Amino acid sequence: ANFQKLNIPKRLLEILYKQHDDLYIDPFECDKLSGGEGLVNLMLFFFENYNLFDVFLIKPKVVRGYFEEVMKGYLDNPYHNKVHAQDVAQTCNFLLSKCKFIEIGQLDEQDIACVLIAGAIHDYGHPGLTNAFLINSRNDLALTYNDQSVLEMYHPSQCFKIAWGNQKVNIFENLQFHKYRRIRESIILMVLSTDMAHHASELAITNSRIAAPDFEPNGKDKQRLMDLIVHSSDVSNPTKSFEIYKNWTEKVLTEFWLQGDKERDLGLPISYLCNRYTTNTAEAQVGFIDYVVKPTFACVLGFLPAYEPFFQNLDKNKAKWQELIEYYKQQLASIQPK
Ligand code: 8BR
Ligand code: ZN
Ligand code: ZN
Repeated sequence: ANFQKLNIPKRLLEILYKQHDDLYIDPFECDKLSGGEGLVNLMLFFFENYNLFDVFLIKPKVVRGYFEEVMKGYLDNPYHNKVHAQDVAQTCNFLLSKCKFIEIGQLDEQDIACVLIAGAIHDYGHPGLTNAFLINSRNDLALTYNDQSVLEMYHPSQCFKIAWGNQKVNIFENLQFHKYRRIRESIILMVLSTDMAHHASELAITNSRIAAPDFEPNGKDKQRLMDLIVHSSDVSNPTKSFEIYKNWTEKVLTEFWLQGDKERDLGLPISYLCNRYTTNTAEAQVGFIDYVVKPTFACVLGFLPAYEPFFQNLDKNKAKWQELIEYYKQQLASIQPK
């Protein structure tokens, strides 16, 4: 591989050489070291690393142009921004390579490309408001997508339009018809799987598939496992170092509380976790770990044994939040509801 020709800022490239498959790479640092272009440079690194320029029969210039456009479409939300996208793409790569999903699922270069692209685009154009808010406020996106996985339909739709709307950045242009159809389908399925509304039902099916005698991680069950890689990466904050995890938590709750303020003003029901006067940050995270993240990564562990050492982080981080519950209770008591 020749990473030099990609024009990745030198200090970021040094980090990516050493840490591109590391769970503890700091996405905020990567973004800073590349002048706010972390997502673009990370994707260029992956394209070279996995030989994806040859799979797509395109030049680095087109890939750079495409992900520049994708990156620009991420709004400056507290949480759902380009650094979250970069974080999810990078965590997908960690599960693919360090946890050996590439080998277990016998992923070819095309599958790898689909997972990493899905991670990069999965929250494109996110307005910092949830599906429930968009539906309740009769937002145009909810009307367009008939209240069904509104955002998860919107993100990939826009990202395919970026490619086909400008030949200069169309990474799909040189793919054969059938190859393009398969890549498109796979990416869309992965992004749709990040809708939390499908979390419980899909996880139950995936668990039963993994336990089934005819389970085929490299055959008919592969797409389902690829979906799980992207969905689990999306909720992977609690598996990281507590410092980085806490940072993300403050961001996600800041975004939720801004939505809650809007709901209050509009007279809409205030969504779960969105009331800044009643939501205990630490308690919410204990619940998130127990009911969402642990079951998700227990499923991941079911087919990626190499994930085991990282699974321990969930209990360590949960214990830290438990110690903080009282502190957050006092914080809540000290702020006056309007
Ligand atoms: P999205 O990134 O697609 O929105 O999915 C992640 C969802 O998990 C968030 O929208 C939120 O509902 C929930 N969540 C909670 Br609760 N705590 C979180 C945290 N610390 N980090 C990420 N997501 C969190
Ligand atoms: Zn999302
Ligand atoms: Zn996300």
